[in-house]
Amino acid sequence: MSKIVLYGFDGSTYVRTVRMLLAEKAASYELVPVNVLKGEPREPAHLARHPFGKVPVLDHDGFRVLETSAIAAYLDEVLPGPSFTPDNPKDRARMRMAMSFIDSYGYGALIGVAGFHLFPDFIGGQNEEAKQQAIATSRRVLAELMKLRGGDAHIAGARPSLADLYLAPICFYVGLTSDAEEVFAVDGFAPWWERMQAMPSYQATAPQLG
Ligand SMILES: N[C@@H](CCC(=O)N[C@@H](CS)C(=O)NCC(=O)O)C(=O)O
Repeated sequence: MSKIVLYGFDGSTYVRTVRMLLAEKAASYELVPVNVLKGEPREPAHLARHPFGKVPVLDHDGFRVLETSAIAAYLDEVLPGPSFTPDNPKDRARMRMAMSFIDSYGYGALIGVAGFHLFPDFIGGQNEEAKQQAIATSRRVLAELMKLRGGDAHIAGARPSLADLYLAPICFYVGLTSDAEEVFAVDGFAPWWERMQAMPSYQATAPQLG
């Protein structure tokens, strides 16, 4: 039996992406706590695992993988169970575009909105102007992601892919705020969000808040 160790904490959206995938694959694993809100990723013990002080970090049978896109692609390939990588080049390109949009433009903006309400210290305090900018950017990113989705049920096709597992955990936090209605008022977002919230792997990985 192969051994999977995941460093991170359940409050991290990127860690939840990997946890959703592991749940979908019915894989057992050990979660070693590294609390982002307490600054633990920046402590020497974790910097030895990840030079830029981020979670998640994955160890699989002694092989270490850093960065969520690499971790998710690796686990999707090596673990049995349903695939979260589309079976054709165009849909794979849509998935990768979406993941890059989220990494490059979406995560910071959406977490900027959520952090304003839920964890202001983590984002450097409550700045109303920064929040308004984050709302505008979040809406642009969600609009582009829903354009990529087009008429499909999920971002890169009929089945959920890694792109969907990337976005849902971030939307979870925005959904807890009074700005959710405005951020989520994007064509095509509501049915996608309903489908994601209904996924058992989404429900099984909800962070323990408070
Ligand atoms: N590029 C990294 C980003 C991961 C990331 O930003 N993780 C956040 C938690 S969701 C983190 O570790 N933050 C710690 C910090 O910035 O101090 C990846 O793809 O894994």
